[in-house]
Amino acid sequence: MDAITEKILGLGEFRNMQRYKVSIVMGSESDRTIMQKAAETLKAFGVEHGLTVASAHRNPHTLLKHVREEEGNGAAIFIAGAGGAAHLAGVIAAHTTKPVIGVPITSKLLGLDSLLSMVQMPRGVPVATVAVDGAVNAAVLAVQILAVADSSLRAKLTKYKAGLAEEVVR
Ligand code: C2R
Repeated sequence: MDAITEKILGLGEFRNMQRYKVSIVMGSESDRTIMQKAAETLKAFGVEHGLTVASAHRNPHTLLKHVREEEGNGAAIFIAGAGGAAHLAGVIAAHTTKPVIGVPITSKLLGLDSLLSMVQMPRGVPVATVAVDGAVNAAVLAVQILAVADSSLRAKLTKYKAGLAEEVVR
């Protein structure tokens, strides 16, 4: 790829980043069992990440401060897990231009409330929402986004997907 194309695509800037990370935020400590799976999956791909509890409802100022700090620390993607009136992912999306992936967490309404709160975002503020409790897929999607500009991650994904195919055959 020539320099001008790289510049247009912004890949130069991306490549020059010293490190990038995926920032995982969850609305409550009670989401940890599910959201831990996103962290484990990112670890398996060798992707740096952080896992923090912050709530758009309970400590909105802390959440905003955390988003700013994580961007300063190289966060390229946010993964947000929350249940019930799950506004966490949407509020993060309102405060960043980085992609936000939402994980609706099982709730008293089986997660349907969480799912709709995340997926039904207004025009211009998307949250890429995965299945209820789909923390592993959130991490895989994050890796796929990063892999657009990272050939070693692309190779790991190819191996991962081949492993999935073998599981079906077994
Ligand atoms: P508790 O177990 O702490 O009462 O939380 C959390 O993600 C959790 O699934 C119950 C549920 O409330 C969710 N929560 C949100 C937000 N903050 C906490 N949906 C938010 O800001 O969207």
